[in-house]
Amino acid sequence: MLDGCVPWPEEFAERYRAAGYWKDETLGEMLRARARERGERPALVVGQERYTYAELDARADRVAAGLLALGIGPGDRVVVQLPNTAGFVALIFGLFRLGALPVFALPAHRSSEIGYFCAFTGAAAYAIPDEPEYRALAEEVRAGLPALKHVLTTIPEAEPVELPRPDPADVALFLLSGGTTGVPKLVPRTHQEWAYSGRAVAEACDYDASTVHLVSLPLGHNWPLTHGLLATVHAGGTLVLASGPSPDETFPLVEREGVTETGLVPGVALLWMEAAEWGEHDLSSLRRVTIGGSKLSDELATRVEPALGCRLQQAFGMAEGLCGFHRPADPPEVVLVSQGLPVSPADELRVVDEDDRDVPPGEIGQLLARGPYTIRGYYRSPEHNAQSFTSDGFYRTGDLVRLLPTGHVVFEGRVKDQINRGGDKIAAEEVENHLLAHPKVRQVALVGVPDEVLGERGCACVVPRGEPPTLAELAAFLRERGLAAFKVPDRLWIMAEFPLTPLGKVSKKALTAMVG
Ligand code: J2J
Repeated sequence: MLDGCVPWPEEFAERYRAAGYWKDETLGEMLRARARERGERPALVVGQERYTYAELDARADRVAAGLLALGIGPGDRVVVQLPNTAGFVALIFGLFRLGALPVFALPAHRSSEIGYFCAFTGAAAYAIPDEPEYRALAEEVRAGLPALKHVLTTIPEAEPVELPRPDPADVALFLLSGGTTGVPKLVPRTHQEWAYSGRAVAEACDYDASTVHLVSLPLGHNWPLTHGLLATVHAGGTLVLASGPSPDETFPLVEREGVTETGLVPGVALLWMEAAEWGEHDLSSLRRVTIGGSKLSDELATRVEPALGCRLQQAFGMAEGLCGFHRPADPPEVVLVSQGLPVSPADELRVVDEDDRDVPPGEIGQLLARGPYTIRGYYRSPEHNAQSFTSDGFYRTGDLVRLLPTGHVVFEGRVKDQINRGGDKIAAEEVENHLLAHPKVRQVALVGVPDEVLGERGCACVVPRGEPPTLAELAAFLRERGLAAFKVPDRLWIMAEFPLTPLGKVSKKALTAMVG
C-alpha cells in the first residue's frame, strides 16, 4: 500500500476478500465491465452532452493516454477541483485507469486549502475549470510548489495506449475529511474497498439499470461519488449531473430525464419542497429522495413524502468510510426518526462512553466503526491516527448516536469540534488558527449556533485585543487568507472573557449555550 497509509491487517483483508466484498477489480475495470455488458445504454447526461457506457469508457481510455502524454503517470497525485461536468467523470476514470490518484477538492476551496492539498500530497497536477477566478487561484498556489508541473484547464486526450494495471488493493484516490484539526486530513481509499462501498450502496438502495440518479451537490464529495457515481455505474443506470441544486435547474432536469433518485442535504430538501408547491414541473418520475449529510429534523422528515410525491430515505456517512441508508422495506416509523442502516453486513459498530466502554443498548454514546470500507488511518498522520482510531482499528467518528433494536442509527449530536453547516463540515480549530492571526483578536472560539435551514451556522466568539473587530473585517481577513467561503463565520460575539471548564480550558459547551 502507498507509503504513509495504514493497511488493514492481513487477517481482515483475507476475510473481506473471502466474503467477496473486496474483488480483484480496479475502479477503471468497474466502468469497463459495464461498457462490455451494456455499452449502448445511457451512462451520463450533462446538459446537452450524453454518453453511453461505451462512449464514457472510450473517453476514459483517451484521457488516461492524454495524461500520460503530458508526463502524468502511475502514482502521481492530481488535485481535482471541477464543477459537475462530463469532463470531471472522464478525468477521474482516466486517472483510475492510469493508476494516478485524484485528490478531491471542492469548488468552494481557495488558496489556503488548495495550496495545502497540493503541497501535502506532492501533487503533479491541478485540474480546474477554465475560468479567470480558478486560473488566478492556480497561479497563486503554483508559486512555491515546484512539484506542481501542470495546471489542467482542459481534459487532455490522446490515442489510447496499453497501460500497466493498478493494484486493486492499493490507494486509488484521496477524499477530504470534514476534520476537527487545524489542517484538513486526507482520506486514502483503495480501488477495491471504495468500489465495494458503491456496490453496497447500490444493493442497499435496490439500484438497477432503470435507475436515473441526479447529482446536484458537488460531485467531489464522498456521498455523491459513492451513492451517485459508483452505485449508478455498478447498476448500469444513468447518472445526470446538474451544476447546482437550485429547483430552477434541477426540476426541468428531473422532468426531461425521468430522474428516479437523488440525494439532498436538509436545507436543499426544504427548498425543493417549497418550489414543488408551485407545481410547474412534473416530478412524478422520482421514486425516492435521499436526505443526509446533516441531521434532518423529524418535523421536516414527515413533510417530505407529501411535498415531493415520492419516498423518503435518509442517509448518513463519512469520507472515512462507514455509511448507512434506509432500505426500501423499512417502515415509516423507522425512516422518519433514524438516519439509516449500515450498508454492509460486515460493518462493525460500537457505541461507547468517554472511557471507550460500550453503553447499554439503546443509549447514547460515541459511534466507533470498523469494516470493509472504513479506513484504518489518515494519510501521513501518525499522531492524529493515534487519537482518531482505537488500537484495534475502530475509527472514532466523533458522532453521538444511539442504535435502534433494528440496528438503525440515530444521530444525537457530536463530541468532535466541528460545525456542520448544511452538510459543509467546518473544523473549528482551522478557522480559529486563522482568526488568531488577526491583530484585533486576542482569543477566539468558533461554535455552532442552531439555524432552521442549515441546521447550524458558525459563530466566532472573540475576546478582542483593544478595539473589537467587526464581522465584516474578520470575513474579509479570512477570504484574504484564502479560506473557503463556507468556513467564514456567520456571526460574531464579542466577549470580555471566555467561560472556562473546571480544568481551565475554554468551555465550548458553555459558550454554545450562551450564544445559541
Ligand atoms: C447527521 N449527521 C450526519 C446525517 C453525515 C453519505 C452521507 C453523508 C456523508 C457525509 C457521506 C449525517 N445526520 N444524516 O460521506 O457517504 C455528519 C456526521 C459525519 C460527518 C461526515 C456519505 N450524515 N453526518 O456527510 O465526510 O457528523 O460525509 O461524521 O462530509 O457528517 O461528513 P462527510
